[in-house]
Amino acid sequence: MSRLIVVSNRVAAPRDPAAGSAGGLAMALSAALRKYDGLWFGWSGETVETFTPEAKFEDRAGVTVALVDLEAQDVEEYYNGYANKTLWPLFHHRVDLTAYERSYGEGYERTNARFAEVLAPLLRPDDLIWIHDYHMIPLARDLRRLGVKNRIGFFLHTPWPARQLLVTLPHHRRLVESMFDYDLIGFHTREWLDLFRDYVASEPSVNGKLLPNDAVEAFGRTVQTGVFPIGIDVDAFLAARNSTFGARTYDRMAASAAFRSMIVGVDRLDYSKGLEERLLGYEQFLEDNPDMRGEVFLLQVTPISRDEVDTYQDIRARLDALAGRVNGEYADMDWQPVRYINRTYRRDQLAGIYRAARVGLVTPLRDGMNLVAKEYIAAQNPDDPGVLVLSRFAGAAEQMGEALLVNPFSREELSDAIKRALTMPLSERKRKWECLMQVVRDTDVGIWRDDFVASLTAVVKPAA
Ligand code: ADQ
Repeated sequence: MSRLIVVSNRVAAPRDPAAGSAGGLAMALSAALRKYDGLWFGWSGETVETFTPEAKFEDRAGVTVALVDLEAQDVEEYYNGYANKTLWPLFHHRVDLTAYERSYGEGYERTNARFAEVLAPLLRPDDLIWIHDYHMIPLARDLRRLGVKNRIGFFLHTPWPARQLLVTLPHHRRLVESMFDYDLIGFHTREWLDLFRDYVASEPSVNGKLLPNDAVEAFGRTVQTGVFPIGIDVDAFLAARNSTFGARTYDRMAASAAFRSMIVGVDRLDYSKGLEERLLGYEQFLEDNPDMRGEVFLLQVTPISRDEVDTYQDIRARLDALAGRVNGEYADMDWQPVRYINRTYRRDQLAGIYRAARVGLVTPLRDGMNLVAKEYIAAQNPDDPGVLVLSRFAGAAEQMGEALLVNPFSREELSDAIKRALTMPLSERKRKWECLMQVVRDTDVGIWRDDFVASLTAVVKPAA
């Protein structure tokens, strides 16, 4: 049987899977690596004075991980720079926040070439290689240059941007050309895949061709593409929900929400998640519905992320101010409309929190998929489920059309959706929840992983 080699910027294989802190993706890929006797390769998170092309190996609960140290300049230009200040905002439609620095692009190319230099000698001829996310788009090209002939798949966890935005990136053609060294490219949704195909077929400097069955041809090569919607580990999440700790958190939240309806938001602190717009929508709701003041509260759980990037410090300051403003304006001596918390919780605690919430607010301005939407649904009590309010711009909206879909840029729409969710009759809530829970089951992370691996194995490679 072929080995599976997973490659991602940070290696998420948990040291202690029983600790309950690892997400579904980390658990699903770790399980696959145990099954296929594979390897998880990526950056160690450490910096060294001088790069040496060697990996450090570790065993993490039966998963072999291979870690590479980078130089500080690599981290600054490749990770903080090109990945987080250039590609992330651009892929989330924020050209206003995109940094177009030449040194970032150069650092990105250099660091990917370094990853290839360390990875190539570790490979065996029949290994399947699965590269994840926007940090490592050119890695297949760099591996091919070193003579690697293996099947290589790529999965993008973010949206793919519209062509009109992608062309603002200097060397966009070079970036896309490097993708034609993969055998398979996967996206979360048909929408992201169609945007990729539109670029390939309509960008004059590429002049590619769309072939049957989602294959695309350009730069003298053909690549297979596909839609692979990611999900959560449903059984693990239900077990976390039903665990003693999950149940205890639910009781604690339910007691704290007694006589009041809780609305919950759980998101990394990121401008793509639409947090400011969400707070403005909630403020509008309080303005529009004086009778509901004192009856509801919003619990917004938002761990700080990427704090070394200025844009993230700015949005953090704006959110602090906004949460303070809404509380200052509407709170009463025994009621606070917003509980804004910058910390992480264990998965079983999160499950308890979701279950106690009447409304789940998942309103990103743009998001590859969004797993919180699926976690919120999985956590609900089937006899009395809460209502999911979901941005139409999250990839999840392509499958979860039974949620209350909203335009997160409109505070009036958000206000109306919150009201509708809070007042929805039980029969409608149950019907919607049943449909949505079926979607959550159908897109279990194990199905996503196995589909991708099977599709990569099935790609017909042109004769060498
Ligand atoms: P993210 O942008 O991180 O992922 P998301 O899919 O919502 O977004 O996943 C976030 C995860 O972090 C969820 O499992 C959530 O429970 C967890 N989390 C968030 N806040 C937390 C907190 N306070 N405490 C504990 N856990 C918390 C990227 C893409 C998404 C895509 C995923 C997977 O941006 O669009 O869905 O990858 O492909």
